[in-house]
Amino acid sequence: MRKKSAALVILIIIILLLGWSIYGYGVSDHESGVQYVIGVSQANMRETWRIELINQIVEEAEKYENIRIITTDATSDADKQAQDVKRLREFGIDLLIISPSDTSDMTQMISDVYHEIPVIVMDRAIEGFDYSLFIGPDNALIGRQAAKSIVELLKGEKGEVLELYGDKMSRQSQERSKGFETIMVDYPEIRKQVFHIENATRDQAYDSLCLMKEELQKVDAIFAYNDYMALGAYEALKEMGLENKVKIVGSDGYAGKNEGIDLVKQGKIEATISCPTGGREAVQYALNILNEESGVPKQVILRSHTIAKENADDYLAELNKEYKDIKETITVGYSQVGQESKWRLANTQSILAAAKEFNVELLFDDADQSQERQIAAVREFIEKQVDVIVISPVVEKGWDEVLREAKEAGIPVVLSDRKIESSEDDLVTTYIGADFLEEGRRAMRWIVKNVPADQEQKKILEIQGNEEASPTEGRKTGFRDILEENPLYQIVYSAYGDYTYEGGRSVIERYLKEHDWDIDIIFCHNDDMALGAIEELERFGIEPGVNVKIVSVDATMEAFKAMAAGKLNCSVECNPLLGPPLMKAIKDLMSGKEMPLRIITEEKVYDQTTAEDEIRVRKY
Ligand code: GZL
Repeated sequence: MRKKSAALVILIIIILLLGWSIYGYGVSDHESGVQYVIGVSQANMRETWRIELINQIVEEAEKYENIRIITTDATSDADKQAQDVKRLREFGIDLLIISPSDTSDMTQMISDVYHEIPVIVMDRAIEGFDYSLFIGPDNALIGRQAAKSIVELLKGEKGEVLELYGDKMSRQSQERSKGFETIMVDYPEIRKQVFHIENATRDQAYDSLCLMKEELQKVDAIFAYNDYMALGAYEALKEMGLENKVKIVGSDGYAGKNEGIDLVKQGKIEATISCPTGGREAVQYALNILNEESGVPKQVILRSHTIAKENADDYLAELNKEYKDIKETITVGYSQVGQESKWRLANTQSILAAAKEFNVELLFDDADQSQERQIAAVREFIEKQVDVIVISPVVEKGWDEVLREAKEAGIPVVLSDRKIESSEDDLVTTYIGADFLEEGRRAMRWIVKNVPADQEQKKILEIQGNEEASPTEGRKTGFRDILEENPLYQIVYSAYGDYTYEGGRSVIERYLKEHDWDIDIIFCHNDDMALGAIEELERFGIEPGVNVKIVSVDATMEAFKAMAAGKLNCSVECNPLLGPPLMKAIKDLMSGKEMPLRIITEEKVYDQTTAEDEIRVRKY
């Protein structure tokens, strides 16, 4: 009897304590001047990069008195992570930062939370875009950097490489392996074998390699997906007297005893590829979001560096340096594509306005869609020794030479709106713009959903932007990604319209000269070409939006008017208002902050169902 009453008393105490902690937290903190409560759901606190992420978030949050952080540890259990998030919601958090578990798809759970409070997803990309902001590394780049490091260690000659692959379920491992392969494929003399280390830990790596003495006699280099496996591999090799024969490259590159940078300095591994956690950036962007500031992007892809003995100290110094005061006036040379579209005009307007707002002296050159003109402008900016050069490159290729000149002049180059193709990863500081692949996919997904094929083939006419431009290549590829999954739709004609109204009109004119009209759907890479096409269709008595469905990209005001008039069916947004995020990035760059690799803007899909309402609120 006494035991039962003691148990009852303990149970009552636990319930009271739990109740107080939830109630107490909920009331007292909001009363104690804490303006925002940020919940942080971590998948586990076993992997050090996840511990590092939490440490960075907590350390950064301590700088702001008006926020409070609550962290949870799902101990690698996806169901527990869902429970943790549920409890954080019950506590009344204002924003969720989540580093999803690898073992299951958290997309739906995150999407449900996102429809109620802002959500920042860290590191593990989820399907779709139902979140406020994604921050993470480019794992394919990390794989490429590791491969380049190993090729250099083997002097590009033949050799045996062992790839210590992390848990194969995680996208991080798969993306790193793909990146590693894209470089290794060019070195057939360097043979690669993959070895899975399930829990990706130091001990597992040590134990596994100790059982591979025979195979390791032939191995010349090891790429370990994290520095803990790299250390485990080193210790196993040392046991076998092979530590000087086999070169090891790890990844993560944290500071601290026996972390990646320390292992490089001790000479235990040859190099490590940094994998920034983004913890600091998460807190800074969380505050931007909670304060409803403009310019918050959709994705921030963090830069990774190859850290070897010769640059380890400089890298550490860089990590710990104080941000410098920004000079009074920053001078920026901006090379703009031209004035080919309404999107471009809105983009230029945004850049000019933001330069004023951020007190940036802007040397602005309009290249009228000529790469030659752009390269000449960049050389002029170099001569004038501007602080930063920004290019919206009219085409992807042919930039390496002039970018090397900017690098030699010590002038950072930022890409705005469009991307370039370059064999060198370090000619450009950062890219700010859209995800063109996703824009193309969204256009075709809308067609599949809203223009049903119903057993008969649907014919598509595509009007592309200007040749070899990154939006043209991206939209074309992304559209075909989804098209391939839907065989009842087929592109029967595709031509370039150069993103201009006249370009779109003339494609339709040409098609009608060569064919009887038999098109069900027109996909235009931008609104201007769609509007030109609409004019020509009407000239021939073909009712745009009715006899033929039309889908375009940009979502400019003209597109909304055409949708409201029933002449255009859908426009996938491509945000031209890059001025604020661009100037913020330039200010960060000039203060010495590490720049992300890519900053991707937020974009939606619009159609006739919301066109009337949207017209009233559109900014361009
Ligand atoms: C996209 C941009 C494209 C627009 C067109 O970022 O480069 O160029 O979609 C513009 O309207 O001409």
